[in-house]
Amino acid sequence: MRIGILLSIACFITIGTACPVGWTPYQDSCYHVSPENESWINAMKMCEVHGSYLADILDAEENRFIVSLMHHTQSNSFWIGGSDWTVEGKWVWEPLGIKFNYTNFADGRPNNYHGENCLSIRAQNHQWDDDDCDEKRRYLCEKRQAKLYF
Ligand SMILES: *[C@@H]1O[C@H](CO)[C@@H](O)[C@H](O)[C@H]1NC(C)=O
Ligand SMILES: *[C@@H]1O[C@H](CO)[C@@H](O)[C@H](O)[C@H]1NC(C)=O
Ligand SMILES: [Ca+2]
Ligand SMILES: [Ca+2]
Ligand SMILES: [Ca+2]
Repeated sequence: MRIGILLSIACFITIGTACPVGWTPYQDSCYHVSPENESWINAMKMCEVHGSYLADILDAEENRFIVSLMHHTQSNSFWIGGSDWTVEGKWVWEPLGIKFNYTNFADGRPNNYHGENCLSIRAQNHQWDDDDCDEKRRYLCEKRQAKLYF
């Protein structure tokens, strides 16, 4: 009887987690930190294969959460979903092309050094830089949490 109740509770908790194994919930999203390095475009494709997109960071709280995820790793710089590939200097969250509202660029960035069009975030100072899209970096995928009803 008691075991039955415990199993029910365990079951409830498992089903109640709306993010798949290996993804971390935050607000309405689930996040995954890639173990491997990829170019920005391959990172986006890999996220899409897994039903997600390169993370967009829409406010300071989400930026803080993402930094906390990165701090569990040894790496310094990660790809996120921003790009000014379409129009130089006009930054959007891909693939939907949503204009930036919140930004957290480091001082003097974006600087478009040698034509940088892809957005990375640094674990150390929590700030963003425009970066060479071909650079291979770890990356952060984000997807909406599945809505579960009981
Ligand atoms: C990813 O790149 C970083 C920096 O170049 C390197 O230190 C790290 O070992 C690479 N990780 C993998 C899994 O290849
Ligand atoms: C953009 O940011 C401002 C100030 O933080 C906020 O009031 C507004 O709701 C944001 N707009 C959108 C579309 O998120
Ligand atoms: Ca987001
Ligand atoms: Ca650029
Ligand atoms: Ca730059």
